[in-house]
Amino acid sequence: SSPAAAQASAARQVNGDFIRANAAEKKTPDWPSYGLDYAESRFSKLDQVNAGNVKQLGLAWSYNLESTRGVEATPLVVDGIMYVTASWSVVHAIDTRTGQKLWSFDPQVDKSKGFRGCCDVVNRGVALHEGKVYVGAYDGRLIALDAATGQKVWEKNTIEGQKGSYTITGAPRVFKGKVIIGNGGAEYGVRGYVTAYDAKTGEQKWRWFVVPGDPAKPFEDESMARAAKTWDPSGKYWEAGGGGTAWDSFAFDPELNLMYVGTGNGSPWAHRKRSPKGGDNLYLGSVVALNPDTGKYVWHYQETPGDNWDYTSTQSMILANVTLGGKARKVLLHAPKNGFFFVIDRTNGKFISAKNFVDVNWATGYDKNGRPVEIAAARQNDKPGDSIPGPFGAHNWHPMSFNPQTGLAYLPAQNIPVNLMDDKDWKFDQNAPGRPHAALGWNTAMAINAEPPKSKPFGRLVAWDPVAQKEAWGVDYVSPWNGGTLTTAGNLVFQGTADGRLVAYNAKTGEKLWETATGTGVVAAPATYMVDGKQYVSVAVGWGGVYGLAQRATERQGPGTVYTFAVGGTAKMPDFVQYRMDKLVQGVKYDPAKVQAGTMLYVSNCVFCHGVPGVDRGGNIPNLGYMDAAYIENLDKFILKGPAMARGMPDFTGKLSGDDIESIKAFIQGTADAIRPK
Ligand code: PQQ
Repeated sequence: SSPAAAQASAARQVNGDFIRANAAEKKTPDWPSYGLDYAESRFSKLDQVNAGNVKQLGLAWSYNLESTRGVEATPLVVDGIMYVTASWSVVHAIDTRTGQKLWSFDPQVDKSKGFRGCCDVVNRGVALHEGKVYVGAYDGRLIALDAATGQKVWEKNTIEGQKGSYTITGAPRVFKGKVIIGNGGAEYGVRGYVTAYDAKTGEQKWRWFVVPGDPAKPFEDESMARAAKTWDPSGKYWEAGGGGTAWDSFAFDPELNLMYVGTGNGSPWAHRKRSPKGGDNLYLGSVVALNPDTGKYVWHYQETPGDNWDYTSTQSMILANVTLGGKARKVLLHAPKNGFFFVIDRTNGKFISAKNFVDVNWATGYDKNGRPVEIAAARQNDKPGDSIPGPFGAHNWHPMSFNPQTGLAYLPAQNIPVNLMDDKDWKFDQNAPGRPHAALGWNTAMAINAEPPKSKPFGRLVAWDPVAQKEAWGVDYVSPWNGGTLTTAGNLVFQGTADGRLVAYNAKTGEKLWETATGTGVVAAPATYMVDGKQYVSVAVGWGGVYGLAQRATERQGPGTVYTFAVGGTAKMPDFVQYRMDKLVQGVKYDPAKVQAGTMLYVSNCVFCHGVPGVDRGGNIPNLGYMDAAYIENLDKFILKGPAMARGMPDFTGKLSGDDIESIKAFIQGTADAIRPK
């Protein structure tokens, strides 16, 4: 059939029955939902590409996403039509038979507002339902598009009426005809919530808040009244929102009629600032089961009670059926930021087991009731201490997969040590020099990197046996922040890496079977599907996400690209641009007396994206230590309503004076001069 006809029919057939039938079939020919199926397994039953012939994989085509920031989307593919997103929430529909664009949709997010999210202007993908494509735009809009044309059908502002710096980066899901979407913002001071909209009309059906609001006002429901008992009101947590943002992970069990929400960290980070007398602070750092029809709370299991370390539980949740002690059990598998692998009974939320999958220094384990046994020093934030895992997590959003044939979960594990200490003078929404990112609204209540961390960062692909709660095999990488995983009935695991490769492993043994260069670092997860009897593997590539802003492990960057591989493919790789890191900036005139003030201003305004000049390498945002002198000399023209605002640079007009900018210049040139090899 013609591409246009295929395009019109492809997404029209997708609904709950379609997603379930695709998963139930012997082969999963399509990839109709973010995690492939409602269980978010990322296990494809396709085996045409397998451990025997994977060495013959070659590039079938590549597609330029015209994106220079992080690309985190899993492509959805139905009947050979691909729907994928790039940075700034731009949607592309591609004919996988040719690799040609069918349409693209740019929601025109105001780029000067990129700073309203913590972690790069990313988007993890779309949802499909009955002829519509749903995307959550970075600025908080949920948009329904006609799948055949890319034209907007409806649009809702999901953050209307809420105060705070909300963004959307996650992929929507559609459960029972309702589009489910959360949001991000817990690093800035927001109150997290999940909303369901009618897929046809966009009418709001329900909203569930993750944490309680001001207890002087009526609670929205019983779950909030109960949660409020676990917060100390003397901390006025509602001013900074409390956090708990559900910014990534959802799953759905149609038989149990339960949907699962992975919830985020506390806002602010420091427990004793938020809730001075302690308390678990429900429902932070939890897996929460809701009734998808009503949004009513059913049960929760809290993985990090009284979060103090940015330990989100938003990481991918997988619904699996395993045999434990001779009994078939319906479980939920979860490896959140806090470094423990959890097996939870998904029928009732009862804790089954937890075991750390990397070294951690905040808890020794979990007791039989599912409470962590904490190491006391982990909450003593009066002096600087390494947090392991740090706020980047032992596992971040990079999706994990689970292969029922091997019984193993494949998870991109890591540690990026960060040194934390309480910010004693922290007050909500108060900007002060030296407070990380405070000028742009960060409200962490923590001094970050009070001292350089002692341990080294690492990245590792971990194949985890959830029944034995131990690693079956693992592969070490040169860098943290590697891509999500895909596993298949062909006994394969695919993963992209931070150092710019797509690799296939033997799912049972971990033996490397194939790899190909991707030009730049990969963070997203691959997908696989059948078109006209042939199996393809696709991955969207574009270095970025929070770690990728200022760090990298390749020499080349962007553009964001979709690669599609097939046995016998012979297409040519596109060209990538060399990162610039040849010469340290030289010759900018500055007053050495201003370096100290410049350091404090740089820390609160610039460091999070641009890194330390000449020390960090620069990620998808340039490191200012390697710019031409002319750029630094004219810094005011970029900082105040400059041309870079169209690429995501905030406007610092009214926030930084001319004298402040002179101090920042002094810091940049002073640092470059100080580290220049003699
Ligand atoms: N997003 C990324 C990314 O896309 O690389 C990494 C992170 C986020 C984090 O490590 C976060 O802690 C995080 N937190 C929130 C939040 O607290 O609301 C939101 C997001 C996001 O929306 O991307 C991230």
